Amino acid sequence: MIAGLTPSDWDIQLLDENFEKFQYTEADLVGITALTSASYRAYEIASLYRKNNIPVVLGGIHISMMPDEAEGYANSIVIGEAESVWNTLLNDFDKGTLKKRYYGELSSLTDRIFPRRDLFHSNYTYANIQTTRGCPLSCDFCSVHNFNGSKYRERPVKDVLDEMETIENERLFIIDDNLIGYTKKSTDRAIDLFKGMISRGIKKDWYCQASLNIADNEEVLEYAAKSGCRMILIGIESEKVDQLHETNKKINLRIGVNHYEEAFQRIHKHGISVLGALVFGLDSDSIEDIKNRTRFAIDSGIDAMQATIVTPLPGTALFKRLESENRLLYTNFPRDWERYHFHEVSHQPIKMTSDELSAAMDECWRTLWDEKTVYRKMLKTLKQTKNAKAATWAFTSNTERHNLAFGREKPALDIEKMLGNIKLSNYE
Ligand code: B12
Ligand code: SF4
Repeated sequence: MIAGLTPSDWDIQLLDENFEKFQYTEADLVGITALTSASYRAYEIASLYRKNNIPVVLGGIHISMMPDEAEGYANSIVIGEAESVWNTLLNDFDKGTLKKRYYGELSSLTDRIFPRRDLFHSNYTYANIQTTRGCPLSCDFCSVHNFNGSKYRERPVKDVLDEMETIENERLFIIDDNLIGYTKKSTDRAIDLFKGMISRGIKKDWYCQASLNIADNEEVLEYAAKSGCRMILIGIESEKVDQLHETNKKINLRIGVNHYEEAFQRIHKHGISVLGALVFGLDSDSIEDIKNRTRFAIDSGIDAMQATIVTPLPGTALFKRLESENRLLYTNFPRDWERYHFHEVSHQPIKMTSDELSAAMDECWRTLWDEKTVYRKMLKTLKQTKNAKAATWAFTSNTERHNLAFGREKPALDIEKMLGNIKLSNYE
């Protein structure tokens, strides 16, 4: 996106350490982005360039939440969304008057800025696209509302469709935090987007993130499915009402935990699978609760399972609370941010020791992504969605997590072996 904002007389190189080993490259100006868990690495690279007198600009969510920390590692930092300030920053750089800080405003999203996908590494399995920003909710563990604001902002549907037409990848991840939004108007806009994809012949398989109430709207599900939706990531968090209060996950309370299954079934009926995100290690969690939630994930209509440990990230209410209660386990920042990646216990739980939580999570992950469970889930998804692509997307997600949970101990799950004699064409 930053490259997309940059005037065309700049020569830009993009290095993504998810795919490529870092290689020092001469440059006039270096820009770095990082999530919290990668911020220390970002500072390392920034320091390397600055030692050689190459100016560095840092931006992104972590930098915006921790500007005082980040400032020490950069010539300039961008706090917030970059659209309103990036060109001013480049002009200042040209004039030799780079400022220490730039404060980006929330973008109107009407500027038709498309990411420079030509710069991407070729190994991305799917292409990302963003159609909205902002979230009016304020879940305890999340900093999105703090960063992107609580107003739900929408890109014009036409711009999104035009951008989609430029994407070569057959698979898309629509990265909006909630693709359907929070009002009838925003849900209608999502339907318009799906109808636009259909009428323009944009044939992609895609997945998205949405709140659980997407299941309440048959029309949105119908057009999502028709336009290629295979899976929806939904923040389920917990199957217990008091824990939804604890995490301030109000939207799930509206549906009610007793109606989760009906919601999953309605989504399945349209040939779409559910990626259910669950959170573990809440203050009210006992070891027994962790076992119960693991069981819930397996027995429920969730197809692809995501299970992470409560992690206090900067800018969240959770972080403030745990810090004030002296319950952060690692505070040697910025180095210790590397531990804040959702798969390591970084806070002191209440009903158990941190080692007990860690052991319980190892057991949870190995139970969830045990080979037999993952195969059974695949068959269940196929039966419920009657859609081979939806089942394959969910299976692939579980497979990735199986391989993470078991590492080299067990060989990777084999989709060919799994599918065996099933005639997938019957399910499309
Ligand atoms: C897409 C996404 C993913 C994708 C990423 C795919 C990819 N390769 O890009 C996937 C699913 C893989 C993913 C994974 C994870 N994610 Co994620 N993800 C997102 C999501 C939904 C959108 C991010 C995005 O692309 N936005 C669009 C771009 C345009 O916005 P942006 O990055 O904010 O950039 C703007 C500004 O920040 C600024 N800016 C950003 N960088 C820079 C750099 C410079 C130099 C400048 C000037 C400006 C600038 O300008 C941009 C334009 O305005 C966000 C939620 C959100 N709403 O932001 C969570 C989010 C970023 N993810 C988050 C997390 C925690 C994770 C995981 C750790 C989760 C996990 N348990 O494993 C992993 C880590 C992955 C990794 N390798 O590091 C958190 C990060 C919080 C934090 N403080 O770090 C977020 C904010 C979600 C949340 N609810 O809190 N994620
Ligand atoms: S977790 Fe999702 S719904 Fe909750 S505040 Fe963050 S973006 Fe909004």
